[in-house]
Amino acid sequence: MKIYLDGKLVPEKSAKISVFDHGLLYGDGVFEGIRSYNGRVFMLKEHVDRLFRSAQAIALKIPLTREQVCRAVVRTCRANGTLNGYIRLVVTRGVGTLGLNPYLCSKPSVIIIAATIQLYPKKLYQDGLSIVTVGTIRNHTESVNPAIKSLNYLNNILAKIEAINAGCMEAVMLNPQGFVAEATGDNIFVVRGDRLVTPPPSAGTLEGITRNVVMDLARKAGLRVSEEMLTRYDLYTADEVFLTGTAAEVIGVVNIDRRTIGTGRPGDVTRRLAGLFHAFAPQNGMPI
Ligand code: PXG
Repeated sequence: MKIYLDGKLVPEKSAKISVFDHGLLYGDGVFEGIRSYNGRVFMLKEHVDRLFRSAQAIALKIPLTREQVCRAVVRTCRANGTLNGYIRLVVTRGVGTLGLNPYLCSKPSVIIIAATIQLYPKKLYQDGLSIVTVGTIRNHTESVNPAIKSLNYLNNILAKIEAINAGCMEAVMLNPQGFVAEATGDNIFVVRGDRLVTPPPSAGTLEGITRNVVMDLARKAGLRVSEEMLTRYDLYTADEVFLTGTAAEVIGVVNIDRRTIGTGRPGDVTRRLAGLFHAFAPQNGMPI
């Protein structure tokens, strides 16, 4: 595998960064996870725009333009034949001193890995996921704002550990006010009749690219879509619940905190939206 590292495609074995990189020392940096389908990089512009917003929010200057980042992603996919794969785009603060000061880091590093992805088992898409709400709350919006896709995912990792220890693969995180925020790496939706509801970004939710695509597809399919604060009550009493994300795509949730949701099977709306997503994704994206 060839890795893009600061402008060069280098063999995997020599793709190394310094132990003084603040990405490693402090989780100081930003990233994106992107899919390619059918020889196209899905929603590349939207991912790169979000990367730049994340970087801007942490006062990190990406040493490339948006167009150059897009071209670098496509070039890395081409070099690796990543026609249906998973791309990790990372910008670290770069090499600095042993101290927090980011202004002492002279040059951010840009890393692009074009690989494949480990999906949830197929059976889970048919049968639905069981998830739990956990004690670890989503970051306060005046802490590391959840809109920032930063390299510091420890909060989400703590939530994931709680979920796994409870025998589940995913966790629902609440925000400091007790409203539903999102899962550790996915957005959450509830279905009530012909209405789709998902928390707004102000709830402490990453504005997921998959989330936005699914909201558009749902509106076009005649469903009503809104962003509202949700409580656990809204999850427990929903007709359907599903998660969206680059890795998971669209996956039904059939059990939350050991309570059955809806019929206990992924519902009609969830399955319809998953179908629309799978038809849309391979047709849309930047050609490799
Ligand atoms: N919330 C959080 C906290 C995320 O990290 C999403 C929602 C969904 O956003 P997108 O834009 O992907 O629809 C994410 C994205 C992984 C993995 O390996 C996780 C994400 C993306 C890619 C891979 O678990 N999280």
